[in-house]
Amino acid sequence: MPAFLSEAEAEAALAALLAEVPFSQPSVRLFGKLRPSPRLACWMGEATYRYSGVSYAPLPWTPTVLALRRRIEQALRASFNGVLINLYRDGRDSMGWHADDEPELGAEPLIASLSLGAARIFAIRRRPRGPILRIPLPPGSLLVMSGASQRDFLHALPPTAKPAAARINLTFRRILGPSAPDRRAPAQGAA
Ligand SMILES: O=C(O)CCC(=O)C(=O)O
Ligand SMILES: [Mn+2]
Repeated sequence: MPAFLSEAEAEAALAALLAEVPFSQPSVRLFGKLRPSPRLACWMGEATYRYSGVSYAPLPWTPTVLALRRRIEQALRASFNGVLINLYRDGRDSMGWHADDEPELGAEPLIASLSLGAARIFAIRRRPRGPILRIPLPPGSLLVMSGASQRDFLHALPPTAKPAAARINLTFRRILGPSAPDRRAPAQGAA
């Protein structure tokens, strides 16, 4: 949905989130080594989340994030209990090829991805190495991944040499409870 939020709403949300969200620079595990990730992030919601070999305790919902969550939940008739918020400070910040396929998301997760700030290219390809589809994500756009998206495809947010202002992306997710059959043992700090 290229214009899920109006231009004015997207601008207001970006300004509010920059003031409200305590971003930090998480570490990512690459070839067994922890390195600072090429972006800032914040995990918010009701459950601990574990990705790239590191556990993140959730911060409580802030007003703007909660309002965005409710609006997306109504539009999609879905419910989310966590959101990964990424801040790409400029065109050098990025995210490499991956799938959001952590076991605690379940087999076919519904993930709603809201973009604010600078338009950047979102890249998708079939696993393991299909042709790359490049989708520009303008501010206010909502991209929904569901069904086999995480099992059969990888996605990335490549860096760009073009000057790019800050961009915030929020991926709303549902972490499954302990009754889920594929639930891992509770995460305890960085592994
Ligand atoms: O920034 C984006 O559009 C994608 C972010 C993403 O893939 C993620 O947070 O898992
Ligand atoms: Mn992702």
